[in-house]
Amino acid sequence: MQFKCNQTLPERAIHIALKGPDGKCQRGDGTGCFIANNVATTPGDMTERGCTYAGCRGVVGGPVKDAIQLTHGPIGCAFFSWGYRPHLADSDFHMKYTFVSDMNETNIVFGGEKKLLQSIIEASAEFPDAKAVFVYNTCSTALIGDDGRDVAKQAEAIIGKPVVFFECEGFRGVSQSMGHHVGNETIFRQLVGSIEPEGDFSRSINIIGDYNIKNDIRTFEYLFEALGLQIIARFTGNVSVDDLKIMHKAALNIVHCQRSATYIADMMKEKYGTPSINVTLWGIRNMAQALRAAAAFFGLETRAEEVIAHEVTRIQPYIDAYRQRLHGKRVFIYQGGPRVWHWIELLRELGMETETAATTFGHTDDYEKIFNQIPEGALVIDNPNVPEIEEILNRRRPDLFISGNKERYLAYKLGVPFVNGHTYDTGPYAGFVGMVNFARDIDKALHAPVWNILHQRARPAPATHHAAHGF
Ligand code: CFN
Repeated sequence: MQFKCNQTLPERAIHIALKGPDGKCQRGDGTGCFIANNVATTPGDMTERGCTYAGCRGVVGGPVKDAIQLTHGPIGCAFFSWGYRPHLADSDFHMKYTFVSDMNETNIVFGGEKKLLQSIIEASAEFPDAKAVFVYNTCSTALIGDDGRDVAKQAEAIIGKPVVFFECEGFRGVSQSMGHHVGNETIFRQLVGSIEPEGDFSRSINIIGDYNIKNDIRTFEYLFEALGLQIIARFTGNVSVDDLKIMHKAALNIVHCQRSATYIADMMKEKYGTPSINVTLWGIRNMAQALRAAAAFFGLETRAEEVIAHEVTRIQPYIDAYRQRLHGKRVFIYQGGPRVWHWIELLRELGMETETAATTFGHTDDYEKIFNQIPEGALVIDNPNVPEIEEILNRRRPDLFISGNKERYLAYKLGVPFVNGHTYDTGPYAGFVGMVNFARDIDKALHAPVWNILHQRARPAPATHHAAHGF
């Protein structure tokens, strides 16, 4: 069988797949092979992907709360990476300020190393409380061959604090995913293990791959603490430079986002022998499972059951009420990567089924986890562009679209209820209590009075669920 979006390039067929009746993957070009992913975007395809700099500056490095976040490049690279992602902390220095070497045409011709050195010295003098300077390379400064690593070394000797240089020039790799990798490796190499603190760390953990989007940590950190565990570092939501330096002391790494941060857990395993467990901190079953797995490692199983029972009792009445209102709804989830598979179970707990799934930069392991969980007949699409998303919304008519702000108004224009899964409409959405917020936002989106008005107007009746599988 061949199926594809009509409004797209023929090369895109290998990025589209259905879960066939036998549970196997059927690809859009009819070969039956697995969905193509993590490869260069087809020329001519207006991708929504970000660049390597975005993944490094925006996702991994940017949340570090007491580092000067300095872009070595043109001002636009700094401006457009500033403040779009609510990776909050208990202070707001990292959200409030962004720094840039402000490369202009003359600097591009004659080189920007001096200007970079000057920028680091100036920024550090202006903000003496900052604990480090994070310098992010961009396309322009990489192309002209500025030696940022060397400048960082010189600057470090002058200012007397770490200057961490990220080789995250935008053109490396095929998406922001490469930027995550660069961010992990650089922080590991330059900061982790640079202090050897005294103390008992036998019951300590790091939370790896949470970025404290809209205060997600408030929904789960107290649960790990209730088990009696001490959190040393978060990678990288609400984290300080000093926390990163001692994160190698943790007895266990708890890895939540398994796309952007597994790298550092693996490097810690190799160098320090730190064990790690993969968890999902969204949804009732997953959150309980995460606590059980952490507790099992430390022999705290009984305590874990008490904590879980207490929390679930608290939220269950709300979940039951929302479930009645959300039951049977068909969802299209499009996120950067792992959130898609993290949420399939959560949506089922609310009575909903994921019938279309897409990621911007997911890898094979993400798609495998998606395929294992979605029902037969579900559609999966890698790195979709706007015409494809529009076609999916029109032809498959999901009851709900969970996506990001880039797609919000497209969804509204096409009359599809929308929830923002990247930066959250309200949030936080993680943990047990966050799930109630998520359910409330979904309920609000689905039952907004505006749909009654729209549905009364002449609009082509949505095709039935099965007939809508036109792909
Ligand atoms: S917070 Fe994370 S959970 S870090 Fe990553 S892969 Fe992005 S910013 Mo948007 S919401 Fe998204 Fe994931 Fe990990 Fe966020 S699915 S695209 S790069 N992501």
